[in-house]
Amino acid sequence: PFHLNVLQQPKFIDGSVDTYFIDEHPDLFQFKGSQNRASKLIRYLGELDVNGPQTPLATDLLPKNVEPPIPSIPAKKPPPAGWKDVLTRDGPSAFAKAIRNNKGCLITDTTFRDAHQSLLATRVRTHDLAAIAPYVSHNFSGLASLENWGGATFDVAMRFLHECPWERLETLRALVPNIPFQMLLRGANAVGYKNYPDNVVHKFADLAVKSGMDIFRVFDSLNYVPNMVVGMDAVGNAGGVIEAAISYTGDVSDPKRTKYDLNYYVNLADELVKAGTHILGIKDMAGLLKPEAAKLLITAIRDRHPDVPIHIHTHDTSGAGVASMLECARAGADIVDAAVDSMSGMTSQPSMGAIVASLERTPFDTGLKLDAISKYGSYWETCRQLYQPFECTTTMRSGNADVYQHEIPGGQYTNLQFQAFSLGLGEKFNDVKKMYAEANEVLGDIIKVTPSSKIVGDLAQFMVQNNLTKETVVERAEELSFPTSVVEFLQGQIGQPPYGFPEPLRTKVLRGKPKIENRPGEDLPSLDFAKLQADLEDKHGRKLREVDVMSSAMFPKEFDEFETFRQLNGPVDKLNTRIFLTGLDVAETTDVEIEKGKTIAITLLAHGKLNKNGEREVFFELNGQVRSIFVRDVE
Ligand code: 3PY
Ligand code: ZN
Repeated sequence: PFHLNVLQQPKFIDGSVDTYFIDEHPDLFQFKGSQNRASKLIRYLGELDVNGPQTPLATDLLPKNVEPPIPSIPAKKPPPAGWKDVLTRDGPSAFAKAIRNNKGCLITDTTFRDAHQSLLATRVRTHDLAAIAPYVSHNFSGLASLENWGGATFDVAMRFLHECPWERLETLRALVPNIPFQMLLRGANAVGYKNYPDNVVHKFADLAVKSGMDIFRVFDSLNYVPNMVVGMDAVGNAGGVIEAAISYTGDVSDPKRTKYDLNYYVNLADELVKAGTHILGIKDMAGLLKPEAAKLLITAIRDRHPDVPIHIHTHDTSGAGVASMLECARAGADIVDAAVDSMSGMTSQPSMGAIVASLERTPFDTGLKLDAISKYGSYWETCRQLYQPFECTTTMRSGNADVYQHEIPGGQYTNLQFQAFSLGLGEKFNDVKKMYAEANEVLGDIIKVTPSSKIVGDLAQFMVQNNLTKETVVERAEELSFPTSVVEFLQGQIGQPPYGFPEPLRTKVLRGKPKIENRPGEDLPSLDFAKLQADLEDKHGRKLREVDVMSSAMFPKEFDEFETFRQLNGPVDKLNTRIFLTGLDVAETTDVEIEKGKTIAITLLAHGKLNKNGEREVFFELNGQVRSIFVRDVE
């Protein structure tokens, strides 16, 4: 700012002042990248100081002032070889074979993705993942995979954390060379909430593999195979490991529930194996797979496909997650998902320590060490306190077997509960859950996971607001104005449900609107990436990477806002989490490593009174030098 003011001075411009100082110090005009970034961070911290959090906090709780303990790793020693080495050396098919031939039960660690998506509103930042990543690499080389990307992490990173999802993947890859990375890919929806043109899904998978991703759990929210195949082919062409995942709903241990019975799942498994999946995933997104059902389901699929590795994903919503995963292991599953103990339970995955301990010295031993799990868990126990503003335990205190009735997926459950409580409907949450079950019936008892779960949730809310029951909503369907998501679902915009659409509801709601009977993405025109790149570079005034263009292809508005925010505020992802969320206290100093080996120290000194322009001057010390900025007070 100093240089610019000088340059704009009329006397400087007309040469009527002596400018020898400037003439003799050309370095004044070499704007260093790091200076620039430091100034931007000061801007961000000033904004935080004057106007409060720059990302919405979900509860009244503030981040605790804690330092998560990072356990030491051996200096200058590479991490032990792991499954990633097998994959790199032998390729996806041989990797799958080796997983299948492995004695014992392998674990996928979901702590870096689904655990915090379910418990902490997906808010865990790269900063805190990267800090513990080397420890994971050194002590968990036996993991089948580390789930660390995809699902909601992609858009939440940009929207709420102001960080680039691709940089997260690249950063973690550099720190964890030995464990396969796993992501959640929503089939033809990639990491979004709607169908994208096929060329977008293909390029997405390609860039993900190039950025370090290995195993793609591919699902479709209606188990609509044509949508899944788009994702599977994209992953296969990109050189990734295809894990086509059947989304599990209902209860195969209940003979009265005939819609989603063993037959349904075995047929689906057949189709996915035929379509070329390397690994067969079972995705129990709501935690409905009871131990007995797990035994029946895995046994049936195992018998039918003795050579295909089976990988189980579940949520511990009812509290039966550990028991179910033990049954899966005994029935022939090769991999089960778990989250480290302090990030497990309730709507997250079941506890890694509990599963590992339960399988020790059995034929299904996981090979993981409880001592290492304990240290890893301590890190997260403390780290979690930084994310208190997003903590689902402000409203949820325990597991709840109600889930077998309402079937709300883990990630959505905490969201709906937050919503109910924030509307003062805390005690009404039971009604919301009941209505969710009814809305599901109205829509024909569909599979519920992103985005179909949102559609059911929207209808449930609509029914509560309009005092409708599952009977009256159908009776009055012709005159009601339904949520857009419900109308689009009935049109066929996210795909075809396994048992078709509910009638007469569909006809009554659509009132002549067009129906899509094939795969919705089939008719979407290809995206012109070169044109998009040129337009975006024009708009944002800098050269963009292919991955940036892909972020925009997925989430145009969110990318624009993220890019604008970052150009203004700099690398806020480098701030520690408490400072990022709630800023510095007066007289507090934070050290920020803005790039490897380059650390700056920022201290908040004071802030001034409101001036006549509606601004406050905020004083900082940057590496020992006083700097001040004016921040508009928007309150
Ligand atoms: C997601 O799609 O983000 C999910 O986690 C679904 O279970
Ligand atoms: Zn999940």
